[in-house]
Amino acid sequence: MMMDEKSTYDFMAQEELQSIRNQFPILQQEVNEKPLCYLDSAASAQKPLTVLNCTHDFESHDYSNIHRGMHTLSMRATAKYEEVRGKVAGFLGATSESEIVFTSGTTAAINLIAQTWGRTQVRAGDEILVSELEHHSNIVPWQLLAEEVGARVIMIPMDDDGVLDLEAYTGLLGPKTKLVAVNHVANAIGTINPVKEMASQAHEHGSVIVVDGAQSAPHMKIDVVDLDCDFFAFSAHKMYGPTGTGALFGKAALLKDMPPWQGGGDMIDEVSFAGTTYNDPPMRFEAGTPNITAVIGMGAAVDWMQGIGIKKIATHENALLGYATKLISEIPGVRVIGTAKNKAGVLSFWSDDAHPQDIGTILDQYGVAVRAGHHCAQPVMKHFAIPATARASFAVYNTPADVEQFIIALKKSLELFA
Ligand code: C6P
Repeated sequence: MMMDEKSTYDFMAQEELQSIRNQFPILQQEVNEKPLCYLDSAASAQKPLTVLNCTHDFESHDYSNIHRGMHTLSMRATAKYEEVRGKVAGFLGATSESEIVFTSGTTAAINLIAQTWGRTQVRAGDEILVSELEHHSNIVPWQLLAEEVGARVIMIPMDDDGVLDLEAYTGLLGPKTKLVAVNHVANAIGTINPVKEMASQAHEHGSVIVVDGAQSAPHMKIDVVDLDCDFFAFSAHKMYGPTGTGALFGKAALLKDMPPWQGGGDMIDEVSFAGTTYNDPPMRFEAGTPNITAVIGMGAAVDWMQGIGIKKIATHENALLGYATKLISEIPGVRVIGTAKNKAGVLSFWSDDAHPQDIGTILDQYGVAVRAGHHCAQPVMKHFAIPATARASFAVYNTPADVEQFIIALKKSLELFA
């Protein structure tokens, strides 16, 4: 039965998929005497050999601190590091690499916006609209800012499918709206948000829009010019790259007037005890020695994704999601949480028979790695009146056989609890 179902989904050709999987040493193992079925890529994706080798080679041959040495290694390291800025700009469709600030990831990028743009532009009485679908890292920085300056954080509600209520959004926008914060894809339940439409409306009201792209950059073509977002943040570790790095895109016109956040090396123009002047963006926002090797690895990850083709990645992942959704919906007592028409990468579910954490523990016995918890999105859980979900998330290296292993293991797990 599963075989028949499978043929209706647009999976990548088996040979190509196998050649992709072969590039991931970590996937070639058994866990609890079962083939590892890794369905936790929304938390962190695994890395292909090209990324692993790239960071190893860089540290073996070219490593040095950047931007501040006249010796060969420093110049080589600097050139490679700065080359990644261009790659990331291309990946996001930005017009200039000076619009790309390297950060330690999405969380750091959003906090940077709140602490620089936010602290200078948001005033007492202003309003910050934040969607109900957000990860805590796109809620709490705005609450901290609001507390500091006397602004208000207002929630953009969603419906019971996990779709943002755009009518409510339109109604909330007004002269006091200074900023809209929304994710492109919701990590807890996978909804794809209409950020282009939301950006256009935000701009009509003179508001800026911050897009958290942590869960979209790994799964779909990003074009920040077409989206017309003011800021866009992502983390490399969710897109086959290293942890500890990521980037913030900011429109040049906004970055130009933003004060620094952290002070230190590289972000200055001239320092004296009489007063200090600051470097231009993006360097103004990159104080101190960055995670140089991780940035180099991020460049390799971008190359790797583009080598496969983002469209091809998206098509295959959508097939995995569609197939898994179909099979899980046939299991009695299991409820898919997040039933938006447009979803990417993530399948969250709830069973009345077992707590998600117990499901996660039993699935691990079958070699299946899923995440269980609130996924740092407690308002989403609150909306659905549940404490947590179990969540399977997909990447380009997952196969229809992974989906089947997961579904069979889930059925067996639930039998244990029934
Ligand atoms: N979500 C997940 O399992 P950092 O930690 O800075 O790389 O990313 C934070 C973050 C921000 N926004 C979204 C939409 C995210 O999904 C995440 C990370 C992980 O869903 C860990 S909770």
